[in-house]
Amino acid sequence: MVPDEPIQPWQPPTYAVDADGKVMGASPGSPNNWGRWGPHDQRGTANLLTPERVAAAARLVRSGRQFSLGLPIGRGQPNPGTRAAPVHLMTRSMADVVVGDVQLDIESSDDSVFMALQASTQLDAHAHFAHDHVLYNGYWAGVVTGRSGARRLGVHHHGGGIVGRGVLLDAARVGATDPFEGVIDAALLDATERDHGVEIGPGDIVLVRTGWLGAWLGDPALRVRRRNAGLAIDTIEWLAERDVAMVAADNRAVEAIPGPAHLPTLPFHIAALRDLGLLLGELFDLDELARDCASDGVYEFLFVAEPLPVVGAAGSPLNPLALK
Ligand code: UVW
Repeated sequence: MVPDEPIQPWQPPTYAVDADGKVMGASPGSPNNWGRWGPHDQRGTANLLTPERVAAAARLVRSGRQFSLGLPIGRGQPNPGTRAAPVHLMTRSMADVVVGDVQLDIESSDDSVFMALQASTQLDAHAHFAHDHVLYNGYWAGVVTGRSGARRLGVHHHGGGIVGRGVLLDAARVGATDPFEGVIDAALLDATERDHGVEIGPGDIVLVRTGWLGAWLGDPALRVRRRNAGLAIDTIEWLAERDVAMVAADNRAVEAIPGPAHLPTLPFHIAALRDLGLLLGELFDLDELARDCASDGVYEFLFVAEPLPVVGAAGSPLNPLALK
């Protein structure tokens, strides 16, 4: 593991920060998991992915069917995120050797990708979102700097992979929600659980299908629309009660955009990443998996995703797999 960088203790007007970058005396919203895995924990609900749960999840693989939940990266793909689309460049091409433009004694190609780490299917690390200057577990927002990146709570803390029991909740199908305007609340998650015959429990990785990504990719005329269906803020309580390890969706922010006018912008992000330490996955492609789950009636599977361990990053591209 990469050693943490030192933090300068700091005294802003309303609270003090200790030598580990922790805010002293600030209280988070509720529910929250601050301190649950120790005062210096940087992994949040990833702590729920115990070896026992990973082994139990591996036993869910029966048919060997596998589903990639990641969007293709580069080469003209439409970019459904809020960030610039990834750019794929060939930095060496074997064609240049073959036609004699480059003198090399090997015929090989090399390439580069330039992309925002959260431009495609992605994991949001805890360093991605603060509120009132405070991050998950009471870390001060000043630990994420332009020069150093995330000195605490970076995505590299999840470089060992996110593996566990995945459960698809196809709320778009059960609730017949509009892919742009739909708000998926706790009651709809309950109904979806019942419909699928599953029970979400501790350490689960919950994948919520909103229908947004399929609709957005499927019709270029709809791509100007800025709203997306997603989770309502009351689902935070629902997810906390069930003690899930991660929640991901086929939309841009997991939550419905826009959120309620009386709350801060992206309130689900604040309550999930900051207060619960709950990992978020965005722009998951769930349509093929959803078709398979509907046809065999099995909504649980082994979920495997490995973020790039970019030291100090606030997020990472993911190519998640569901194995049934
Ligand atoms: C949005 O872009 C709306 O969310 P995030 O910053 O988590 O990608």
